[in-house]
Amino acid sequence: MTHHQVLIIGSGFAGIGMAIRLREAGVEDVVILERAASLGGTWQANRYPGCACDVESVLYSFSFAPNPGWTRTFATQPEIEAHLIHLAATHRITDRIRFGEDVRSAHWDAAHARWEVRTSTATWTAETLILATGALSDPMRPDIVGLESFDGPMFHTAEWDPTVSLDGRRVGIIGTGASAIQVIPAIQPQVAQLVVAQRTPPWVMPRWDRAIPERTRQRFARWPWTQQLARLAQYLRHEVLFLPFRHATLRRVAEAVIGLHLRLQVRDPALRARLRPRYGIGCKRLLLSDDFYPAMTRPNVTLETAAIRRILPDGIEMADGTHHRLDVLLLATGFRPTDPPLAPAVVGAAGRSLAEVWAGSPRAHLGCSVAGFPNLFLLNGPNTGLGHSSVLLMFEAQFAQILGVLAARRARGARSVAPTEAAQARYVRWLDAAHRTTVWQSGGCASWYLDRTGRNSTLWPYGVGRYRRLLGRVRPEEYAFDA
Ligand code: N01
Repeated sequence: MTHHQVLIIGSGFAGIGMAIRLREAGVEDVVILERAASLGGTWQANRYPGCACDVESVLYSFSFAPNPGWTRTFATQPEIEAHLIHLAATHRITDRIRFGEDVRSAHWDAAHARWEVRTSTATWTAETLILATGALSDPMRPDIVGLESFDGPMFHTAEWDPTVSLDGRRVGIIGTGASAIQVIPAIQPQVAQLVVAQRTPPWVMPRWDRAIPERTRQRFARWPWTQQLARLAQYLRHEVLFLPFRHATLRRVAEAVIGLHLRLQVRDPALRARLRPRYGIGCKRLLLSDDFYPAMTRPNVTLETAAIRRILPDGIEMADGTHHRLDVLLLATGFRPTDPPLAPAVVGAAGRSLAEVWAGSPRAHLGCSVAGFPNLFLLNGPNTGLGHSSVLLMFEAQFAQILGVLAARRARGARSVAPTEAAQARYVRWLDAAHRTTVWQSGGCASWYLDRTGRNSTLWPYGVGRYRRLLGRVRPEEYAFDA
């Protein structure tokens, strides 16, 4: 059994960033447990063709670790993964990561005021446990009749099999979310036929992705303030983009403007009608693409809007009886963010797990700690997701709050800290009230933002600035020390 001051689970942006911040604050004894064989979290797992970030690189990086070398306005997966590997190496984090450590359980040991964490290979203890396991880490396979009977290669976008060639094959893809609209244009030119099974059409706005010229990169490296200025401009643009999510009139304006993108890129009125969303913009994640609609107009692409009746060994059968023969089936069916996979395994002071306490609707004080779970912190926790900007900005606010709470614990000579029930309940009431007037609640769609109780337990209901201001200060009265 090895003991550490802080254990972090997960080596994506959240875990690496937290480790950097902790070490800068003088907490040296930090270890990251990672189930995969290399770091990067979602950017290590998702390797499908076309995989890229849909937030501009200049904003999708930490303020304390800018990267003047981004080659495109929207970085691709390999470039982001390489950036993270470089970040971990230059901040001496890589040697703090233990790979192949799949966490099976974590129990609060009140007698010793520490967490006991069991992984696939060992038992670890730590004063403080930080979950940086991501909201979108475990792929969701759809519950479709006959799915497992498919005879050919079939895989989820987050588990892409690079050994399967798609050249000249008949390929089916289920889903038209953020992952699908990146895969579709990337593979369309190489496949013989592509059948796209769409259940709900997404809102898609232009991305205007372009290469960043060498001279701009040199300028960013030489005068970092110029990159900070570009970052500030993007930050403000995204804060404006958020406004239609709360205000119905602005939403109608946004729908008219963004609807033009579909009109300009798809000339065939019948196809256009089938691609047009019928719910308020932003209710499901607003997507960005320059090449999804053009790909959908190509002769080798068939858009299927009938429901899927079943999967057969040789293809897919739609509710109207149409049968598409397929060689390969791709599942772009997303994740389960409202059922965090580790929740049943993390057991707090009262002997109950996070899953039991949450009962299908995750709640956390400020999104980063939970009453009854001493010395436990969450990154990218409940209600910290965004539909409009860079989640890394949210992580930075969480790092600040967590470091502040740890400093307050130390200053009091306390062994443990957790938010009080009252503070957490007050915060959650305020969140729920704030959500009532958002498009996610009233936009007329079914989305993974809402959990099975109908609560929005994934998204932050305001602009990023408000969250950063809220978490920028620790209010000790909201926490119980020696909880
Ligand atoms: O998953 P999704 P995703 N039968 O849940 C459909 C992030 N991300 O992997 O809309 C038929 O959005 C489902 O249909 P419907 C980003 O936060 C970021 O694409 O539920 N269809 C939908 O079309 C994103 O939001 C980037 O009716 C079924 C699709 O599958 C999140 O990841 C890139 C079905 C799932 O879409 C998830 O995106 C990629 C069924 N049984 C992803 N079940 C960046 O660029 C599901 N569907 C940063």
